Amino acid sequence: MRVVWQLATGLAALALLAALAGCGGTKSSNEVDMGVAAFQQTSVSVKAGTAVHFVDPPTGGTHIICVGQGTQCVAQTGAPAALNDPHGIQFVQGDSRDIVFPSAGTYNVVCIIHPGMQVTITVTS
Ligand SMILES: [Cu+2]
Repeated sequence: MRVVWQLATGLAALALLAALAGCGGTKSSNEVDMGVAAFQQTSVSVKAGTAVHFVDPPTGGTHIICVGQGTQCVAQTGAPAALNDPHGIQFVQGDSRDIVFPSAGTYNVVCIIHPGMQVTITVTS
């Protein structure tokens, strides 16, 4: 009986962990969240070839993001094509998008609507 009980509690603990990991209880380290006028992270690090998950939650705002400086899109060699678009990518509340960073480097992602809205993506090989 004791073994069965331990097995049952063990499975329950595993199920709880899986639920926490999968359902937003904890944010994954490759996630960038947008508030009304600011990224909620200042820096994120990922391996080359993996995606950064950009999330504009229902409580967020309208954003146009790209690789750049200040409120200017400035294309950078090695950056994702989507973020090198001179017009940027628009997000509205509730949008999310996975953007793969193919090449090692350091990329400043800015919002051209909101001065100072910036996150540094460090991509390691
Ligand atoms: Cu913005």
